Amino acid sequence: MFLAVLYCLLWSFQISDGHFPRACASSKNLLAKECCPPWMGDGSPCGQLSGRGSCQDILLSSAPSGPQFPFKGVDDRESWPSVFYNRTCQCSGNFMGFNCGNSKFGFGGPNCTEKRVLIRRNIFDLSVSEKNKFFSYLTLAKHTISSVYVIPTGTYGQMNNGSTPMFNDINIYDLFVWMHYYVSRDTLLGGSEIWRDIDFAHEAPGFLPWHRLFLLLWEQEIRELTGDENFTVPYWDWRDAENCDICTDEYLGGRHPENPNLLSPASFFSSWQIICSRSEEYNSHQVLCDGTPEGPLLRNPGNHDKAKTPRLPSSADVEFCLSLTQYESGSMDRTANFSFRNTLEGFASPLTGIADPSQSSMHNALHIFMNGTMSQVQGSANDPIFLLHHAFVDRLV
Ligand SMILES: *[C@@H]1O[C@H](CO)[C@@H](O)[C@H](O)[C@H]1NC(C)=O
Ligand SMILES: *[C@@H]1O[C@H](CO)[C@@H](O)[C@H](O)[C@H]1NC(C)=O
Ligand SMILES: *[C@@H]1O[C@H](CO)[C@@H](O)[C@H](O)[C@H]1NC(C)=O
Ligand SMILES: *[C@@H]1O[C@H](CO)[C@@H](O)[C@H](O)[C@H]1NC(C)=O
Ligand SMILES: *[C@@H]1O[C@H](CO)[C@@H](O)[C@H](O)[C@H]1NC(C)=O
Ligand SMILES: *[C@@H]1O[C@H](CO)[C@@H](O)[C@H](O)[C@H]1NC(C)=O
Ligand SMILES: [Cu+2]
Repeated sequence: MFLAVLYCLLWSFQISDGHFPRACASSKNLLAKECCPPWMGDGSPCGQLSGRGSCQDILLSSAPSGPQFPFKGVDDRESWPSVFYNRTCQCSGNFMGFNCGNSKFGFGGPNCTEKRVLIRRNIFDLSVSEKNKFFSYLTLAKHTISSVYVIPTGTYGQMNNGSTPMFNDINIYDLFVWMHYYVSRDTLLGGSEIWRDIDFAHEAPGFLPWHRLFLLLWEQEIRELTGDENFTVPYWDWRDAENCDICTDEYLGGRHPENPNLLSPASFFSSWQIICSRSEEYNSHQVLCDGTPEGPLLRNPGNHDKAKTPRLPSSADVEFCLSLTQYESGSMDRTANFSFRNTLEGFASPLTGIADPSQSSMHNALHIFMNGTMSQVQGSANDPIFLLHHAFVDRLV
């Protein structure tokens, strides 16, 4: 029902997720503020010779302003990507991507003209081999350095406005963990030494479209990595769950027999290392998360604060959210009443639609319930449950 609204929101976004094409990470590109890499199919910038696109000055809709971000010129993420680049590829037809080398979502084939309808499935409806294939893709992504993207390890200012680039390699799984960190990371307001929780993907209308785009880009990377052109991320239907029924060793990992905060050694993800989980540390050193491993995944489902989140969302809660007719309302933040977005995100009660700062419901309830890596916004995407959770949230929109 809200698809039309979401597509409008998506169109008005530059892809403000903060990952950089390796081909645009040189001081030459940064000083010229140009990111128009060649498409390998014909070697021309933006695939121009094949009519895929061309290098253009970026056109930004008027900069957002409002009580949530009453600043200008303090954060690299404002008017993304204009702090770093003011010329990028503009793609025509069904072409998409930083060099117009991809097709728009829902299209494929050599000329991006073939329609592709792919369906996301309930993880419990996958066969054992389909489910294990999914986990093997996750493992492959975790062990494969992206050849295409790098992450910045400093701000534009710390790179001396582009003359001293600071970028790191990163594996394909962690690239997305980092993107989620970057969009939600804190900001230091110039000169004041005060860190502000400035989040461009949560507590605002962009919550649902940002996470939809995140999942679509993630699926696209996995398809490219594995050659499995039909890959989609499965979802976890948590309605009426009494506990984490995917937290078993056959699925997303059981509990460690000796340490309730860790995953069972027999689970698929027990050896995974997390990144971007220490925001206080980055803030105190005025650095960005640079992708360095920071320890194992933490998860202790059900050990959370029951006063804040007494139960997981029910079918009735979901029906209530879907009965709200306004996508967004009023202040458009965590205090918005009768907002579909704010209620589904979990800052408003799924019984009344009234904002309630003492409760974490719906989408937020799942994060709090996991009582570990999932529970801090900036590092939450480290836990693969994040993908299955957001795939289900996306299904409700
Ligand atoms: C883009 O940035 C470059 C380098 O700072 C500058 O010379 C150029 O005028 C800018 N172009 C536009 C359209 O803002
Ligand atoms: C793709 O487009 C090219 C150039 O227009 C054309 O020669 C080719 O036949 C097309 N291929 C397919 C599979 O449609
Ligand atoms: C970077 O650009 C800003 C704004 O244009 C300017 O104030 C600052 O001095 C520049 N810093 C360096 C190191 O060039
Ligand atoms: C993807 O699905 C299509 C349609 O069902 C099928 O023809 C194709 O072989 C599949 N591709 C792969 C790599 O499985
Ligand atoms: C886990 O829950 C307890 C309350 O039961 C809370 O104090 C703690 O901060 C939570 N840990 C995480 C990582 O969310
Ligand atoms: C939401 O509703 C509550 C209860 O009626 C009210 O106190 C609060 O001011 C409302 N919030 C907004 C942003 O209108
Ligand atoms: Cu998020």
